Amino acid sequence: MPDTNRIVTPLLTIDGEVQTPLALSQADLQAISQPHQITDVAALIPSRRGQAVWLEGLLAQASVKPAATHLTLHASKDDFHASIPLAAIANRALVIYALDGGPLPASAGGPVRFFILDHAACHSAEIDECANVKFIDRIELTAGKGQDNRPQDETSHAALHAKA
Ligand SMILES: Nc1nc2c(c(=O)[nH]1)N[C@H]1C(S)=C(S)[C@@H](COP(=O)(O)O)O[C@H]1N2
Ligand SMILES: [Mo]
Repeated sequence: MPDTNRIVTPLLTIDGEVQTPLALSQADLQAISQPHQITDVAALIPSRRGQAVWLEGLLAQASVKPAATHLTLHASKDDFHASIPLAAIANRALVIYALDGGPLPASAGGPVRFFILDHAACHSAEIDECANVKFIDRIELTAGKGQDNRPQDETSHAALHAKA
């Protein structure tokens, strides 16, 4: 019997400065209209695999309020958070949510993983590789910069990577 409960359990909340807060299951992510879907991210990011949806598709569904300036990404699983300017990434970020039709494994940052195309190297800029938040369960639209505990220096960054 297929595990329908897993498929319909909300994985990702989108809230904050939006008209329509969302709580999306894997099936909901799958149901976002085709122009927003990416069948395999390998076509865009050769080292990654999985089914994804463009951030723009999610934000259109939530109806972002004009007050929102930042996208604040939350991973409660390991208490990791990043807040990045929305305008700079709106058309080049995606959310990976499935692999081969099943759940995206934790080893790939699943069940839901945020990814920015053409990110900068770790802590070289506001939009860096460290903002590719794994295990995201909440995307919060914020007016101004929100919660962000990305490592600020090479020592804490190396410590974080040693933990993973
Ligand atoms: N939830 C969570 N996301 C995270 C991190 C983390 O520790 N926790 N590390 C970040 C950092 S510092 C980097 S460089 C990238 C590395 O992603 P990769 O292991 O898929 O290459 O994930 C980012 N996303
Ligand atoms: Mo990083």
